[in-house]
This record gives sequence, structure tokens and C-alpha cells, in this order.
Amino acid sequence: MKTLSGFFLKIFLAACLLVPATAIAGTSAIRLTYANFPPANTFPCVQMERWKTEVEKRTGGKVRIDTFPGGTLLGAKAMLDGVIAGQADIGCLCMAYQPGRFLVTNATGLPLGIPDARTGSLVLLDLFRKYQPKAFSKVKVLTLFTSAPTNIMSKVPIRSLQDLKGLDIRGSGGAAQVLSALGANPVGMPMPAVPEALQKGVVKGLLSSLEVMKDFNFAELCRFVTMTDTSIYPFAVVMNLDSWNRLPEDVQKVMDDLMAEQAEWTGRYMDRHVSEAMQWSKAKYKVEVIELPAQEKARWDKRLQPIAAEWISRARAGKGLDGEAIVADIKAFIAKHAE
Ligand code: 3IO
Repeated sequence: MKTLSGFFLKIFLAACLLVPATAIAGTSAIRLTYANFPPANTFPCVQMERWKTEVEKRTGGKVRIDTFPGGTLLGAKAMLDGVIAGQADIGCLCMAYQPGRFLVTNATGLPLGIPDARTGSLVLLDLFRKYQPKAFSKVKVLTLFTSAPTNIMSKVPIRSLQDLKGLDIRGSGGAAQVLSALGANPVGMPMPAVPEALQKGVVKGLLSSLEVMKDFNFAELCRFVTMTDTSIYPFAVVMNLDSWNRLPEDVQKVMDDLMAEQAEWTGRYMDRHVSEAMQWSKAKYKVEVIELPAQEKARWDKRLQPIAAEWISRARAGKGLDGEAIVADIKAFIAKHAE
């Protein structure tokens, strides 16, 4: 016992010796705030902490980042405007919560066969670089990533289109389009509102990536998962332009160099975490995973088929966007990045 506490004491003292080095550097450090909307344990915040750690390390303590998970600084829908206004230096946003605002990048949320989050994240990054969408003209984009392909988590088993018909299922952006096409009644809301909506029975389930079964403990209420592996949710991490322009060039370079690396890191983390969360859900709550029989799956796929073509027509009519080129590019980027 005595040697054990001695051991921890030594570790504690060693840790204390390390503190002054950062504290000294910290007196002149550039301090940045980073806002995020969901709880700290969820993947958008896990990637935030990883980015913070890497930036602080790679700038040798020149930069300190104070992170604000859980909507404590800016909420889900206030993120972009809050960052533009300088309420936070950096913010992480989900584009599906304001579908009309991010037309080009939200095309990655069409059901086009993105196989995993790593591929999705690299596809989104390529699309952003090629089109430089106006939606982001007032901010500096630091990185982009996507969720894993989405599946239905529900309180009742969904084994057919008939089971899904008219059911209130939460989904935003591309996921809402998928739910409509499948005959469900999509209910839009940012992820942090979902626990209460499920609890109160406002919705019977949700369409999102499956790691939320563990990270939000949805497995406790949703004992059924119907595998659809369809559209992803796209995210962006954006920085206030004045805050960006004030940074020394070497710090800007560290952040620019991290852009693609962070996208891929986040995608890989998400993909690994989805499998782990499903193992956990099956072990802890005996969650049933429903794989649609081939004939039923064919019916679902047929319903999803027109979504991209309809989006292309609307993009042209509404905003004069070349949706056809955007969709073709997304498909080419998927082929380029899929492992
Ligand atoms: C998501 C959003 C916040 C925290 C964890 C998450 N996992 C997947 C998403 C995707 C999303 O934005 C959503 O609303 O389903």
C-alpha cells in the first residue's frame, strides 16, 4: 500500500514539474475558443479534443484552445452565425440542421453509396475544395467530416416498408429525404434534442449513425436496428475570419496541414466506434439487428433511387446549381477514396 501510494506520488510530482513549462508558454499563448453542440463524449467532440491536442502540440504551446462541448457556448443551429459574429473563434456544425444553407456540401447527404465515414469525410473534403461553396465565404474552414452511413434505431421492430409507414422517425437534411421516400414521417431536430423526443414518445426512433446507440444510450430505448446503410450527415469546423487572419503564418500552416489528416482521423474513429457501440448495444441491451431480406431491400432501394435526380432538378430550378456535375463528382470521389 505504502509503495503504491509512493508510486502515485512520484507520478504526481513528475506531472507538477511538467506544468510550469506550459504555464510559462501559456502566459503569451494565443487563446482560442472552440464551440461544439453535442455532449463531450460524442464523436464531434472527440474529434475536437484531438484537434486541440494536435494544434497545441504542433505549435509548441504557442496556441491554447478552450473547448466548449454540449452547446455551452453555441448551440447546433447558432453555430455558423455565432462564429461569423465572433461569439466563438471556432465552431463545429452539422450541415443537415440547415439544409437550405449548405446546398452543395449537403449533396453528400444524398443516398449515393458512401460506404463508411472515412470515405465520406474525404469525399466531403474533395467536394468542398473543388466547389468552394459560398455558404462558407465568411469563415475559414478548418476541417470537414461525415458521420457513418445511417441506419434506423427504433422502439418497435421495422422489418418492412409497411412497418415504417407513417411512423414518426427523427431525421434531418438528407436523412429526412430518405425517411420521406421510405414512407415514414420525418421529424427534424438537432441530435441534442433527440433523447427527450425519444423519452416523451414524440418520435419512435431515429435515422443516424449507430455509435449514438452507446454515446447517447439510445440502445436503452431503441431495442431494434434496421440496417439501411444509407445517407451520411456532413459536418464542418469553421473559424472566424478575423481570428484566422490574426494568427501567425506558422500557426495557420499547422492548421492547414491538419485539415485532411483530421478529416481522415475522424472518419476512422467513427467507423471503429460504430462497431464497438453495436457490440456494446447487443451485449448490454440485447438489441436486435434487422437485416432486410433481399427482396424487401430491393423495394427500399427502389424508393431511394429517385432522390438524387429530384435533388438535381430542384438545385437547378432553385439556385441554378449544376447538380448533375456535383452528383457525378461525389460518385467519382467515392470511387477514388473507398478502400
Ligand atoms: C451526430 C450528431 C451529434 C452527435 C453525435 C452524432 N452522431 C451522428 C450525428 C449525425 C447528426 O448530426 C445527426 O443529427 O444525426
